[in-house]
Amino acid sequence: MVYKTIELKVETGVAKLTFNRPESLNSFNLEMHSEVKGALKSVENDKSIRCLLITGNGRGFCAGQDLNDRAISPDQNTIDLGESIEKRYNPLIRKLISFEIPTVCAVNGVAAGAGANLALACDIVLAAQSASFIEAFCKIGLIPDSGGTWILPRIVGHARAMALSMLGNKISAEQAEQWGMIWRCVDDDQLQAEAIKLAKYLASQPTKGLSYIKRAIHASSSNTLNDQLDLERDLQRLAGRTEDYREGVSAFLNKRQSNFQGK
Ligand code: T3D
Repeated sequence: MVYKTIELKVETGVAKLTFNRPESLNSFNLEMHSEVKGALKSVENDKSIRCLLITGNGRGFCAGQDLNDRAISPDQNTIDLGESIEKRYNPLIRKLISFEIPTVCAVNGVAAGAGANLALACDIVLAAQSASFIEAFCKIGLIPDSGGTWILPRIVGHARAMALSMLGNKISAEQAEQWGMIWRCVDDDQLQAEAIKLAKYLASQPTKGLSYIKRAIHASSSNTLNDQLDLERDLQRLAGRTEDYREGVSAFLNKRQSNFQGK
């Protein structure tokens, strides 16, 4: 498949999806939405892929919606942004959160608006030292979408979520790491190598077990402890039936390296 706005490469169990509209800091237009959707579907359908890595070309990671497509002349009615969210951004975030294989985001530069929240919807986020995060929505009269108002209070707390969203300040990758917004900030020239190393590692691990971990952790924010204990029981039951569980126990008992197949 030839893409115009993204790149998709598959190698040793890892699919690397790279946003490729660097002239507009990889902001989303309709074509990019459609290509990302298609790429995610093809990754889901390829059972040899056991980790998804998302990054961007150029000096930005993603600046959210392409605002060139939002210029409104005085004689036009306003654009229905709710429809855009319903049809494109929400399905994308839902897809990433429920993706059955681990997702790694390598934030190579500025991540703004929906671009910032898309990064935060990935399981493990690395960012280059020079990268930054901006909840830029308030600067144009909007509210953080793409899960921003849900994830931010949970990962950085109420006070920081409120100020980040209402002030639209730029947060450095280092600050994001200190606040627990992301997993790790790495040197610029190490970002891609570190991200690939991490993605390859995850791709060699018990894929189903990792997907159950992800499901349980996401469910925890709305579950009671009782509900969560029940969910852990149910998911552990499933995990205990995987071939990878048998392999893990056998490798441990025989003091050898495990060889997980993601089954
Ligand atoms: O509309 C809906 O469907 C609802 C959903 C909305 C989701 C959203 O994401 S809304 C939020 C949209 N995004 C923004 O408001 C961010 C806009 N961009 C910026 O604030 C700044 O560009 C950055 C803080 C991200 C980076 O600043 P800086 O100084 O490093 O770069 P720059 O010079 O502003 O941008 C470089 C180029 O990218 C520039 O083009 P030029 O002048 O070189 O031809 C700039 O216009 C372009 N660019 C950056 N962001 C966008 C963009 N072009 C179109 N859309 C963008 N979002």
